[in-house]
Amino acid sequence: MIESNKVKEKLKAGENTAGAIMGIYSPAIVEMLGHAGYDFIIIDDEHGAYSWSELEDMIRTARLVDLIPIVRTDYNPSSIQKVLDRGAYGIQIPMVNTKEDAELVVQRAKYPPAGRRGTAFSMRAAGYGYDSGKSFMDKSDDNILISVHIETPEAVKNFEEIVSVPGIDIAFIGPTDLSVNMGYKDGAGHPEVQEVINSLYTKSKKSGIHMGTIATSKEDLASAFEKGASFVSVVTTAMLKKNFDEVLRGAE
Ligand code: 3PY
Ligand code: MG
Repeated sequence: MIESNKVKEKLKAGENTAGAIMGIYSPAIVEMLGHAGYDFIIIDDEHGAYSWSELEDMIRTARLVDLIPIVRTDYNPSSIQKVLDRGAYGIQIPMVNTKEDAELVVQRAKYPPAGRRGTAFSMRAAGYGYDSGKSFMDKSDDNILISVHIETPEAVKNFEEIVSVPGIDIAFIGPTDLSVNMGYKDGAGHPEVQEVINSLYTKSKKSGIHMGTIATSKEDLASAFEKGASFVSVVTTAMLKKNFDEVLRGAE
């Protein structure tokens, strides 16, 4: 059953939101993130390893601890539909490079007449039939959050057109793919990459789109908010790795 989406509400009210992205199946870590007070989780099915029922369990657990579950998935119409039917409150789609790509994503996430999402009420999102018909479909269309990755030079070029597509809530900068696609394989710290990223924040202020990105430290998180991102996701494995390393080195 889709209820209100506190991330969409906070963004609308001009507040920042913080979440965590993870590609490892662990309902326990999802619970910890909820107890810690994060707003959302991005369940990463682009690079992560989940079966459909594991994905549904991650979504189910997120709701138990008041986290908004968003799934990073691909363009495939059945992927977007299956993710939303599992009860995800949002989708995040990698490599959205053109206005047409963005339009396709919105089409696949919304019910007719706005979009072309297939209809069924027998699945988890509609409470297996306990929440159905127009009321369910309207709630779903209103509350599903749509985030698209800006992570290629082509997407940077088409940024304004992509974010002008009705239904796109967030333009999410993927610094890793962006730097690799710009020819820099050793991280996003290169000044040219940083310049492009900064230009996106500047452009976003004119269009009014909410910006998202990743962070791997508290300094990163603060800096992303300061630059103008309002939907920032820490990287769960990077946080674990950092702490594993620090504790071991600290004991040497
Ligand atoms: C990237 O940095 O490419 C990402 O997709 C971050 O999630
Ligand atoms: Mg990426």
